[in-house]
Amino acid sequence: MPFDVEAIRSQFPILSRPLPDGRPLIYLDNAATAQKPRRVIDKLVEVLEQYNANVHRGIHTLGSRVTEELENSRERLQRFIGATAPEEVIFTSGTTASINLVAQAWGRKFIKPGDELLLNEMEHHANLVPWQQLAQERGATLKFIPLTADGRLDMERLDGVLTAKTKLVAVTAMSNVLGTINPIGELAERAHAKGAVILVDGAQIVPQRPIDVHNPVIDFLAFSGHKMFGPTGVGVLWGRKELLQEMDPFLAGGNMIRRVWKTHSDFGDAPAKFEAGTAPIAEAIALGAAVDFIESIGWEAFHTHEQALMTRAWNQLREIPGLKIFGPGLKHRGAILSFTADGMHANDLAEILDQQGVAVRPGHHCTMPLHDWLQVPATARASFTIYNTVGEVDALCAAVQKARKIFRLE
Ligand code: 7TS
Repeated sequence: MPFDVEAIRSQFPILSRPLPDGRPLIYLDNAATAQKPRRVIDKLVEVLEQYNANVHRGIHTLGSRVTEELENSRERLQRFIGATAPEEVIFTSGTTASINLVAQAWGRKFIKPGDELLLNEMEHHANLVPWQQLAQERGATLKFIPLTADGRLDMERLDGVLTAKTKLVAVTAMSNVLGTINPIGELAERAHAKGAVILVDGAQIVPQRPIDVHNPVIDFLAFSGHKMFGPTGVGVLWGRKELLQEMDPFLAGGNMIRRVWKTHSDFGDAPAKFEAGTAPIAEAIALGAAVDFIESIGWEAFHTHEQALMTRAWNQLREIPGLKIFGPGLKHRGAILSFTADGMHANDLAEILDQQGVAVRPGHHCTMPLHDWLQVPATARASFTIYNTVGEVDALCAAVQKARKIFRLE
């Protein structure tokens, strides 16, 4: 059956709501957060209206139902990422919390003075600042994989920075600015050959490409619910069972213990050990519905549609004088395009696009070191997903042309 974008769009209530000034919404800020399909919204409402209760605490009817739903969602996420067991799937508040959890619970225990942590300049601050703090505290050193001129990891220079001292490689599977898709398989293999652990920031890749945590074999995967059509306030840390077992808890309190005495405690096993306090219950359950949404479409449709949108945007934007697209060619990237236009600040450009109903994000996108490397203070970023249309791509390009006219650049 041919792909029907209108059928997809009709599942997203927000997409048929005009903006306050009556213009249709052209939402191209999907890398910041994705819109939510009806089934995710309905699931949130279902939980709150029909069986809201705390999980894992009561044996009353609602408590049992909500616990069952939460654990079902965990199992769906487990299958979605190819994990071996649901216990390896920890609900967090998002990618940032997942990475901080690893830095605190794994890093503080296992990183010693003189150890090296291997990063790179395209990382989101969420996969950079926690490691800076850990390195400062533990006396470890940060190393950076050099980038190629077109914004990919320079794998030919990896041996210069990946050494016997490297204990962790923390890398995004897809850049939130350049769109670069990184060679996680090769990185994981080479990291493991040196005895290092690899953490993959999956925030951007998870809504774009299928993930299997055993192919290639990685150690930690962090991602956010809200970028994969799920609610805000919930995300996942997946970790290999052996690693999770060795780690001490990060947050302490209710739910994560086996037995508490007055002066000390025994902790439970993962995932409870890392889920202290009340979980974002309705959100975590609705994240299972987001997985269902993605699976109902299938990855092939995602891929084909996004490639078609990207090719069209790429070809049109590249024709615009003074417009510069950052990052590698289409072969090496997902559906993100960041650009600058000569004579206009990215903020002004985004504002003029917004006046035409086109939502893009300007700024440094929480990647200041990357913008230092690009030698621009800010970029404008358009990011596409399954519900965007060819017409919206054309509207983006026409809006950029109009901005140039307003700035008298043509
Ligand atoms: N890692 C990457 C690669 C990201 O793109 C983001 C969010 C995060 C981590 C943090 O995710 P959070 O859900 O914990 O906030 N990126 C963006 C963005 O590009 N624009 O807004 C948020």
